Amino acid sequence: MSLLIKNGTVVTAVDQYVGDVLIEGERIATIGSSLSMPVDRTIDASGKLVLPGGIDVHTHLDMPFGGTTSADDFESGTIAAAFGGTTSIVDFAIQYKGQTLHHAWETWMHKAEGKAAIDYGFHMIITDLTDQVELEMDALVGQGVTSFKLFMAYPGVFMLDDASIFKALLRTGKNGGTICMHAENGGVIDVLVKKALAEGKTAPKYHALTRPVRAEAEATHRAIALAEMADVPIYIVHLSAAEALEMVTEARDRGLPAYAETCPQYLFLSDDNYEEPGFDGAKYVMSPPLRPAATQDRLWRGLAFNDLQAISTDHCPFCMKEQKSMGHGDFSKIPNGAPGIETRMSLVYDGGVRTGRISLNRFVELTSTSPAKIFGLFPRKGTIAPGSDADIVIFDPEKTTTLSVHSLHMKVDYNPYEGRQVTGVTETVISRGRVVIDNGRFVGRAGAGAFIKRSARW
Ligand code: DUC
Ligand code: ZN
Ligand code: ZN
Ligand code: ZN
Repeated sequence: MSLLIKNGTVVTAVDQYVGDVLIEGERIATIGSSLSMPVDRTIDASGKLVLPGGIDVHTHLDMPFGGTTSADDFESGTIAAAFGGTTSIVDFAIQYKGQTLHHAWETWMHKAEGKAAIDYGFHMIITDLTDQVELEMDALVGQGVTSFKLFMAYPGVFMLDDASIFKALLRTGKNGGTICMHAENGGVIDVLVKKALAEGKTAPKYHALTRPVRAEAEATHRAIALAEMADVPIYIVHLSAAEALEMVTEARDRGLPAYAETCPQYLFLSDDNYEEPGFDGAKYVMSPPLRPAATQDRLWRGLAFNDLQAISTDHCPFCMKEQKSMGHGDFSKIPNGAPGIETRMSLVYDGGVRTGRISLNRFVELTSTSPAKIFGLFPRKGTIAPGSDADIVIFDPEKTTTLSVHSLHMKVDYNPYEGRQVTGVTETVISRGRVVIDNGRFVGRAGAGAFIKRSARW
């Protein structure tokens, strides 16, 4: 199968030019101008942007959590991702206490096999760090699972103590893996949650009020300090608070390899959303929670100045009707998470590029190139270059759409951005040389996505 994309504006993290892209099989073969050769299909991309496929390095598909399971599985979730211009995800496989990492990896490989419509990799969540598990970390890195997520929150379920965190960090110094950190002080949060409930404060907004910004800032600082002592890089996931960003900025200014991602919900929503009537605040119950609106400008500046290196989604959808409703009368029982895998590219283009907060190149860097580099996917993915996988998005920068649960494809009964107009829409998506979204229609296949073996830092 060969495909020629003609006359589009090709954008990478460093370039922008009008040109033609020739795809042969699964790879980009040539880039040039006025290319003409016999091909199976030609796509005219005049007036459109030709972007490297989006890479979302933080998703939770088919994940048991909070007494239920996230509403999108690997089929519905990856199809929704493709609609939104994302061609690779890195999801999270969970090691439960007493289990081996190998068992967790197998379990999540089975969840994805035959279902994923785009390529996928896994970070391994470690909840029980034994000597045996440390050896398994080395083995997993060799098998292409080169990053590990640790939690400083959720005591009793996911949380690791500082000694275990430090050991895991040291291990990645030997095996070339990367530690991703959920940085919130779980002990403090647990005390605040119990206190609030004892005082009869049960509404969704208390989820946010019991997870203060300082709990995130303290854990972010501690995570970076532990990584500094272990002399390894660290990646902070879903950074939401300006106070946590300050910790990352301070570390980077000292030359430390501290990296962080933020997510669209922290750029476009705020703690005002918890004041929505009735139980609607539950739509926004996620961890970390939404922050004061003034945070948004600080995060955009962090993105522009490279104190934040990636925008991922933390897509973790739960339906209001059967799932979020479990927390009626007790906010701590509302499953944490919100949908976002499909809306990332349009939101960030509209709210970032069109407003001048970030350049078009920086948009590509934050949504594709930089996560690809940090997580061992580059240069196979994350750019448009000869030899790279043909993961390409043809994006209409002038088309406007209204985000709504009625037109989006995530399997969840609400959308946090309901009614928001965005300009900049994914039109056609190519995943390893196959057209999967054709002018806004899904033409791919569940199961066509492949496990991506990622590289270690060396
Ligand atoms: N936060 C969420 O909101 N959902 C899943 C896990 C997490 O850390
Ligand atoms: Zn198996
Ligand atoms: Zn997390
Ligand atoms: Zn998450």
